Amino acid sequence: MATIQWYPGHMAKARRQVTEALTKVDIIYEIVDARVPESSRNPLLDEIGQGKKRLLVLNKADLANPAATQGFIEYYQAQGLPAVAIDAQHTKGIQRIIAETHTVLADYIDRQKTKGVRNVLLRAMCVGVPNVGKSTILNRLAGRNIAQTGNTPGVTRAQQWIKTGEDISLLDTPGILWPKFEDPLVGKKLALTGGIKDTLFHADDVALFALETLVAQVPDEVKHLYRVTDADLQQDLPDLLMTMTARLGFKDDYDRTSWVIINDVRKGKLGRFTWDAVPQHA
Ligand SMILES: Nc1nc2c(ncn2[C@@H]2O[C@H](COP(=O)(O)OP(=O)(O)O)[C@@H](O)[C@H]2O)c(=O)[nH]1
Ligand SMILES: [Mg+2]
Repeated sequence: MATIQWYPGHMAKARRQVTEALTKVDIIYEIVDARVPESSRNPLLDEIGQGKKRLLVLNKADLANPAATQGFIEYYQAQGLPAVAIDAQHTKGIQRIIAETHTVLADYIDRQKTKGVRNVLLRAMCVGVPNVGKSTILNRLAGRNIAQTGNTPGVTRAQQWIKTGEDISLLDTPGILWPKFEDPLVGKKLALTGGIKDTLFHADDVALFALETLVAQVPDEVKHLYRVTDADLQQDLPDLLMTMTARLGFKDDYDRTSWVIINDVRKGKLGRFTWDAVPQHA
């Protein structure tokens, strides 16, 4: 993973770049990670994207809990924010983005047609924090590899419009915003899902956070993967981590066990989890 460390200078620059790019588009695709839809949003977009049409894209839905994903979609739609869930990696749901774009921009399309524009072109760009799948989505929409996956934020070059097979043109460079780091819990969720540079957190903190949910929800998978018993699962989490470490033959290297757990979770080996709770809504 190649996410950068964010300093105030980077943030100011990213803000300028995204704000500038937004003036050129009709719709913003706000990309989030479906496993952490709230934690992977940057509230700045509400400010700099004000007055722009927006489609929230919950990507990596293949790794998230389907019921939670559905709950989030309904929650956002109840707030008047159109939202779709997709799995860009396996090219699932890309058509949903295209269909929603037409729904969201229906008035604009009508106005253009009234003005006599024959082939209305819809301009869009992807915006989001690192690693949510912006480049993958761009590539899928373009139908070819335009953007490098993995990340190099802040690289400035001339932006170009990419024609998709549809009536949508995309900016070839996604807008990159920084993740929220202030709340330690959000930090752990982003770390667990790969949204924060691996050297910026303690693996054991993140693994213990994950274990709490895993032990409660998928005890059998935990027992099987990490060679522990029902009795072991009664231990405090830090003790359980030590027991797992011994059973896996890692002596007292609990950091190594922590990384095994984090990587297993990232790969979806223990199942599909959503780490943000669906907000209560009417
Ligand atoms: N499982 C899964 N992985 C995805 C999905 N979309 C992207 N990825 C992976 O997530 C990582 C980050 O994707 P990338 O497009 O580079 O994210 P960006 O930083 O937002 O541009 C890459 O390893 C992608 O292969 C998805 O829908 N499902
Ligand atoms: Mg990218």
